[in-house]
Amino acid sequence: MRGAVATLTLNRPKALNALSPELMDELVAAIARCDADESIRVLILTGGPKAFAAGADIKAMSQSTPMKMLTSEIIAKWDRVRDCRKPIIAAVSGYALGGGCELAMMCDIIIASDTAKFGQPEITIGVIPGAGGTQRLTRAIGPYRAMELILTGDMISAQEAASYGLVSRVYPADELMAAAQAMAEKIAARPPLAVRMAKDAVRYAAETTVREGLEIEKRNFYLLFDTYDQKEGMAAFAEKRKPEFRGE
Ligand code: CO8
Repeated sequence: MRGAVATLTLNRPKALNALSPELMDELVAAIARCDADESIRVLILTGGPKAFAAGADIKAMSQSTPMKMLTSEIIAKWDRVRDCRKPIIAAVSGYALGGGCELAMMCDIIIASDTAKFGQPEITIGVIPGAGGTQRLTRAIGPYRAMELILTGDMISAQEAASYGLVSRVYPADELMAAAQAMAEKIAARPPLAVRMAKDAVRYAAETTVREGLEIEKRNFYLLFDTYDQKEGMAAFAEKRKPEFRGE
């Protein structure tokens, strides 16, 4: 942790950070701890130089059955990443494939190094994306590009992912983490309740109808007028000084 920013690093390099049930349990627990820790405002999720994550662990999954997967809530557990109220920046180097790409898409901002490769290769092993790939990728890059990636199983480069709108910025590999930290610190300096309401409202845009999303946005906008930071932010603007936010 540096400043109000916590960095979580997937660290199973021998298996290219394949997301085994154990690794996902640890990750989900770590995110929940960060979410509950008042001193943390923004999370960075990253992997190693060769892989952010090369997917769900194929070896762990290969002998599974529908009922085993249903009762163990194997994928439902992944959804808890999305439940984090604080922003998560995915900082991706190397492979972000299958569940790895889906995990990045559960985060709020995706930045990448120029070594990153994104893809949904599940079709090549006889299945389809199962942790949001068909839905989030489609909303992120459009149905035709998503269909091509999901049906061919091909990978795209960081630059292509950026031109599609999946990745917001691309950096040289050795600059990625500094860039992630700088972005996280910038967000961490913003009024946290407004950050939370903004994340909540933007999330609705991807997950519901425009009409419902507009209702959430209005509600969150109104609610922020009950905070100290709104009064401080607007007063500081009028007085031409820097605001001192308190997170209340
Ligand atoms: N699962 C398990 N082990 C993996 C995975 C994986 N997804 N990816 C790589 N590994 C292992 C390899 O088996 C190998 O182990 P070992 O040294 O013991 O043989 C080690 O990591 C290094 O991998 P490679 O030797 O293959 O490295 P290369 O540089 O030659 O190739 C690739 C890199 C192209 C990334 C290649 O490893 C690959 O194609 N990996 C699989 C990619 C893939 O198909 N991902 C999708 C998986 S399915 C999925 O994610 C579905 C998600 C649905 C929701 C979750 C449900 C639980």
